[in-house]
Amino acid sequence: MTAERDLSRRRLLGLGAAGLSSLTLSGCGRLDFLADEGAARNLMARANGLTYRIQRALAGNALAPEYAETEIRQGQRPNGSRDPDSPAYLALKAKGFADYRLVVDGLVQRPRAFSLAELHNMPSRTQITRHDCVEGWSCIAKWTGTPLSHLLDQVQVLPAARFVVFHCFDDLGNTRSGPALYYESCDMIDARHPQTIAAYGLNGRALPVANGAPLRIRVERALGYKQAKYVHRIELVDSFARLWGGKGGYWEDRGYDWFAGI
Ligand SMILES: Nc1nc2c(c(=O)[nH]1)N[C@H]1C(S)=C(S)[C@@H](COP(=O)(O)O)O[C@H]1N2
Ligand SMILES: [Mo]
Repeated sequence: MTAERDLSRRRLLGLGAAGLSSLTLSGCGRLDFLADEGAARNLMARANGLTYRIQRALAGNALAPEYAETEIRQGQRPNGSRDPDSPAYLALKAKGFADYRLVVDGLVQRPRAFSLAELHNMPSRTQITRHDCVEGWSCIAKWTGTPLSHLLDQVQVLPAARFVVFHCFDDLGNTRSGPALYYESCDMIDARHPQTIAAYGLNGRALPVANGAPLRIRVERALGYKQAKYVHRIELVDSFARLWGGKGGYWEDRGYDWFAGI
């Protein structure tokens, strides 16, 4: 039954995405030039809206597959930013992230800032999942962290909130184009999904810098670029309009699908 449902879902997605395949981007390198390609972006935006509605209708609240310890074959391959050099990040790293705070604010009743020790003392979840990067590689790894739903309960989300935005430390801009801080986002369904965690542990150890220390998001039903690393602020919003390119993520602003479901 599940396999059958999965197959028809993939078929539908295949149809929805067919027009896109020739535009599919190769990966996680820096493709700043794409920001100018208005026509391609509009085409993708229309197809993305369709994909989102189909996926939300068919995927419901299903869990991403989880794996056994024996299926962890290698360390999580670092990709994208691996060693952020922003002054704020370097200062925190120099002190072993003792002064790190995760800010949770925006459309919430009670904005909060959590230390790593506080996060460690909250309920935790550990899951072994597969990370799929659009560059065409996958890694199975064990992630430990605080369920995002728990963090949201601490701040009391206001009814107007529609999306959760993850703000990161790393700047992928250059001096000519100005700053371009990595950011990502998800809807409230993924935010409240049981496998969505703010992860501080990887394969039984503290999350390494290369994989997003001290805190990164795992939103397990989505592609690699949705898994924001180096997160310092979680903001509840009702729209992306105010943020950078307005498309809800660093790669989305450069043409990638926002939902990015797998
Ligand atoms: N802050 C930040 N998060 C990021 C990225 C990045 O460059 N910066 N790259 C993304 C991409 S494309 C992938 S595949 C994964 C890689 O995570 P990993 O380094 O733990 O494998 O992180 C995602 N999250
Ligand atoms: Mo990726």
